[in-house]
Amino acid sequence: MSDFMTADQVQLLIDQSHTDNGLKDILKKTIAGERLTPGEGSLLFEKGELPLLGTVANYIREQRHGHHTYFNRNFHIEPTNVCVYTCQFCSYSRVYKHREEGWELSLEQMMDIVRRYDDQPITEVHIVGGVHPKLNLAFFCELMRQIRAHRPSLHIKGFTAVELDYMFRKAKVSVEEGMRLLHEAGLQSMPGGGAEIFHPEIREKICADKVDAEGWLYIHATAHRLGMPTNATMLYGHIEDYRHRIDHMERLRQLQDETRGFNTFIPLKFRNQNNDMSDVPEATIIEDLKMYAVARLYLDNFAHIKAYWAMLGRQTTQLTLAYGVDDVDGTLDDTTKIYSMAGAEEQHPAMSTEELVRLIQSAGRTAVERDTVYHVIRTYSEADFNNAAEVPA
Ligand code: V47
Ligand code: SF4
Repeated sequence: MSDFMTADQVQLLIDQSHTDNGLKDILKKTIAGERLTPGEGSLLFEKGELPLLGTVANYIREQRHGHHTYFNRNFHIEPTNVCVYTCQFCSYSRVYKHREEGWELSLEQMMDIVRRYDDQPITEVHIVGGVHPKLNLAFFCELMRQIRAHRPSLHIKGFTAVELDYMFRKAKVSVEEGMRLLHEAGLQSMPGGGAEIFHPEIREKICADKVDAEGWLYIHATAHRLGMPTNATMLYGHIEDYRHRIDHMERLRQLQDETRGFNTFIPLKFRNQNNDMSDVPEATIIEDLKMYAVARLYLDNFAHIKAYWAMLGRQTTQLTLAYGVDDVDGTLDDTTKIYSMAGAEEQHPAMSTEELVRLIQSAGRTAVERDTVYHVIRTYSEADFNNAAEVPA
């Protein structure tokens, strides 16, 4: 007998539930592979009961990926936390005039970090940081070239659209030209940060001064056209309403229809410590799981939905694997401070490959190591870590 529920079994569960008929029809649409309208997406958030949303999101996830749950081995370089912007939710940045409280890494210091991983089978470096007024396009092109020359096989995923927008305007180059220069120097893909909430009603309140929705989407579209895949995020669970979340996902879904350049969608849970929004309560775990389930149902053209364990915590991450998530980021090795400074439980986020594989396996899933663009590197079996000789480096 198959491990997975059939469409008929899920339909039957929906029919037998006490949910209203409108919602039943919406959920059945997703099972039939039909696209949800923004109104239908909002209704799922407003009225959808978590067990039913989870069942349907899990069905779609298993249709696409079975038990496979992807992870990669990566480390972060955060060149600086000095930033010209003043996002209300940010616990991490320091304004330029207080830059002595923050950090700024030199090229040599960043290359020392890269060299630290020389004998480890890491496949990706994720480079992201504050928007420092003195670190420019030429500096980052040089960083790309040095990393590429030192370790050609290491995939460089770097820079949010917020950092790039500032970098290109300062260098007085177009987005196309700036992206081309970085790509030629070695940049291969972009992370999804800086998206926050696109809708201006919220964006103006939480991060008014940085690149707007159109600018963010244009930079990602340009990367896609140059053949560079990117990720997308959404900062949820603060002052936004459900309609803002749907508006955000709708814009991403439209761009994905055009370019097919997004790899994965990562809902980022707002954490409220040490920032200007500390009075805003954090979302409950029920809201977290609902967010992942609705993302899976609404973003029908995104192959992957990713949970960022460093921010969500290990146990919630395991739960998300039954609510639509098929992708977990990453081994990290204590190289990011964005979430520990915002109050995440993980103050020194690092997981060995064994821990990450076990986290996935003990949630009943199959751990699959991937590279940045989702080529499978290795599928782990339950037996892999029972025999010391089998433990990969
Ligand atoms: O854009 C900042 C978020 C993002 C807080 O693409 C906060 O693979 C919650 O985008 N509470 C940067 N979130 C991190 C990011 C990311 C992380 C992991 C993987 C990938 C990927 C991308 O962090 C920012 C912002 O949305 N953030 N402060 C906070 N207090
Ligand atoms: Fe700067 Fe990014 Fe923090 Fe905003 S979220 S203040 S852009 S580091």
